[in-house]
Amino acid sequence: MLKNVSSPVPAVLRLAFPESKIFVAIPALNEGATIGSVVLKARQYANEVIVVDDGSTDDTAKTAAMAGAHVIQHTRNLGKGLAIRSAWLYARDHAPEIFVLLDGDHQHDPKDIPRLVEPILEGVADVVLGVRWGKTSRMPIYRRIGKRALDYATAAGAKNGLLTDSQCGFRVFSPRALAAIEPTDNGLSIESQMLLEAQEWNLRIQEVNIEARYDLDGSTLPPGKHGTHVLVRLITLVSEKRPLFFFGLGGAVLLTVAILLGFVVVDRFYATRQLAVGYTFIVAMSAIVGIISVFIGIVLNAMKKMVAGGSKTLGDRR
Ligand SMILES: Nc1nc2c(ncn2[C@@H]2O[C@H](COP(=O)(O)OP(=O)(O)O)[C@@H](O)[C@H]2O)c(=O)[nH]1
Ligand SMILES: [Mg+2]
Repeated sequence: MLKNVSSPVPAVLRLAFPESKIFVAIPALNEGATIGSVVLKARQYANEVIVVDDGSTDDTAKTAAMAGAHVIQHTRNLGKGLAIRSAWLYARDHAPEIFVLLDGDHQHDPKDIPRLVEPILEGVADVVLGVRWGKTSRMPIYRRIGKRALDYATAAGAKNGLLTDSQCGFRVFSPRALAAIEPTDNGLSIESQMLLEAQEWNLRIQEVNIEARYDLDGSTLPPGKHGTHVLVRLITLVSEKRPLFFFGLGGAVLLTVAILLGFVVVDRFYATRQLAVGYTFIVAMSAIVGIISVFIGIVLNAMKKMVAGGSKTLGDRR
């Protein structure tokens, strides 16, 4: 399943990071048109470039190998998440000091690698997240809106708040992060899942602005479908990671509706001496479901705490 093409340490890397062992991993699905140049550019900053070809029907694997990448090939399409997982497990086996992830469609520019790597080399971050935002990005407005919605949805599942670009695939990880984070989601929600894990493990996350291109946009999925897929998965993730927040908030909303409509029912009853049956039914249902939801939140939260045995510490994984 694995094809190895050894790559010499290029001169730029030796000059920029003489001491460091840097791996760059690129998940790729049908990126034959761009993968060659992305690999060649990335090799300038890495000891090894890994391309995970995920059942592409074009020449992605061949082109990546010719450009000098170590190619991990899935025989069928398993999704971006599992492609990242394959690269992650390979990296764990080879213990790089820096592990970089970036996209294979040339939306990210490997020349940004040194700036993203810096906080990790300086020992001030475990995860460095590329930010396609403000002047550095020409992201179309519809993408910005969708991306922001997913940033907030991701933050709902996180204990340390909002990140500027939770969906950016250009990221750098320290050995601590490589050991702690367990990428398991099999689709495009992988970006959020990894960040939620990083926050659960109290890893230090830094954000660095990057260049991002949209003129050659060849997204695997249409943005609407991509966003919906991630959002649906995020709802499940938030309910798993923060059950008290998720079910408690849902329950509180329903109980508020029940109380407000309850006033309407009482008011109508005093005015007409007749029970508004429809409203009464909604009040009863909202109250019952609301109470059950809060109860589920409390029970799941207690179970989560028991299973986790308190807060996660990195000692568990290292
Ligand atoms: N291995 C693998 N890579 C994928 C898959 N889907 C997308 N990618 C890669 O993930 C990166 C980002 O995907 P893309 O569709 O451009 O996402 P977008 O830019 O957010 O719309 C690209 O390098 C794709 O080739 C997949 O199913 N498997
Ligand atoms: Mg893209």
